[in-house]
Amino acid sequence: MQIRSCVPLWLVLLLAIPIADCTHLPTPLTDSPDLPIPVTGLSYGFYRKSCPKAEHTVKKIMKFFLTANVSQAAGVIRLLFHDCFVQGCDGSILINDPQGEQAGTPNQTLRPSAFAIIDQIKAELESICPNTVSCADVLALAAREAIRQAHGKRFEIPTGRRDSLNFANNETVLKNVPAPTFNSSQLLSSFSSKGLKARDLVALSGAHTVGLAHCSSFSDRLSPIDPMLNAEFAESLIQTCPIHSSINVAINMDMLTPDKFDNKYFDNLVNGKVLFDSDATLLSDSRTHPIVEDLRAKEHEFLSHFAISFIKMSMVEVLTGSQGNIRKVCSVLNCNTSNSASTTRDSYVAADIDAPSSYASM
Ligand code: HEM
Ligand SMILES: *[C@@H]1O[C@H](CO)[C@@H](O)[C@H](O)[C@H]1NC(C)=O
Ligand SMILES: *[C@@H]1O[C@H](CO)[C@@H](O)[C@H](O)[C@H]1NC(C)=O
Ligand SMILES: *[C@@H]1O[C@H](CO)[C@@H](O)[C@H](O)[C@H]1NC(C)=O
Ligand SMILES: *[C@@H]1O[C@H](CO)[C@@H](O)[C@H](O)[C@H]1NC(C)=O
Ligand SMILES: CC(=O)N[C@H]1CO[C@H](CO)[C@@H](O)[C@@H]1O
Repeated sequence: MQIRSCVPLWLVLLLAIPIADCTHLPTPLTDSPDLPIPVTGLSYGFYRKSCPKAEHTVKKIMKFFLTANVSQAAGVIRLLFHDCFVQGCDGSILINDPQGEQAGTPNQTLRPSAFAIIDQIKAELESICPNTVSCADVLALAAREAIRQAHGKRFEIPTGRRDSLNFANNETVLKNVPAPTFNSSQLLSSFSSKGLKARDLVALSGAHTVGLAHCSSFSDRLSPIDPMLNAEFAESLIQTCPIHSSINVAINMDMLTPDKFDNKYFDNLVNGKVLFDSDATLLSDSRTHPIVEDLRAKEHEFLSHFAISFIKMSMVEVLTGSQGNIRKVCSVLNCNTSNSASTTRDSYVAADIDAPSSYASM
């Protein structure tokens, strides 16, 4: 393996200790036989030669934002799900266009700050490796980092995705992103249409161990009160989300450990303390119930299964090789970058993030 020249070799040998911030060397891959085999065109460490600092840069910038507020992890994780389920993991969700995927109903609760974080990472990557790292990969890597930095598991993901030249319309979005009112059969068939199985559905639903949900996403369960809801929990939800109120507040999905990527979601599930029909239904279907119990019993089982299912999801209908392109700015198609030279996402300069002008000190 080649040693980069940020420190003289003799010094490395003399000290014989790893020097943390020169480790832009790709980390050794965990060649675990359990990790899914990449689809054709993707590979673990795709940027090892073309942009050796790519993964480190994503990690560094995610760390910057998540140190400021770890709650941001959830927004980024959900973005990947919405990208992958609508015409594949091709970065199409990131395009900021009034006709774009962000305008589709399920996307109206995607966090503006999550888009801003992806744009920031991409801008930094363009400055170190122009035209090299796709937005689709930036998003997948950022979501992987979000999980890890929210105390989830560290795992490698394949890279080499290419960016879409277009985006889907709102009807396609509605057809492809499962609704929180879905029953288990609808969920299984939605996931199956993306090549994902019951185990993937259950493990990936465990992402609802972090993040927020708005009253509008579960108010159908409050009047009449869904018998699957724990009675006390239902009362507290009604307090927070008064029926017929126009106030649409957001609450933590996991009240126990709101920002921690653990398996508490499954405790909440068996205790009637999950927010959506699509969560509760996993308990009542014999195809998913045993998996719920399995992932609830052992946290490390959940984290490993989550990693595998996450990798599978991140490879759904990807563009590779000479398909698509490498977008210059994630929120704008390349054919449009010149006519919108200042591509700052004014509407996305969200109050809850503090965008740095430089990461030099990191
Ligand atoms: C199984 C089908 C799924 C349904 C029906 C569903 C639905 C939802 C809904 C309605 C919200 C709340 C939006 C709001 O009210 O603000 C939400 C939040 C979230 N979902 Fe899912 N989801 C599903 C699967 C997934 C998957 C596969 C992932 C990722 C692996 C995921 C990650 C998240 C995260 C992290 C949040 C919190 C977002 C935030 O705090 O900004 N979900 N989901
Ligand atoms: C972190 O972000 C969440 C959601 O945007 C917000 O409710 C919370 O107040 C923020 N926490 C801090 C410490 O800024
Ligand atoms: C691209 O440019 C066209 C024509 O100027 C405009 O109609 C469209 O909204 C732009 N799309 C994006 C994604 O910027
Ligand atoms: C989709 O967008 C079109 C045009 O903006 C709009 O007329 C239509 O009502 C939208 N459909 C849905 C299902 O939101
Ligand atoms: C799930 O919902 C679909 C569509 O509404 C319905 O046809 C089906 O019977 C439901 N399945 C179950 C098990 O409730
Ligand atoms: C994050 C994002 O783009 N949200 C958009 C969702 O759709 C609504 C209505 O179409 C827009 O106003 C939001 O900006």
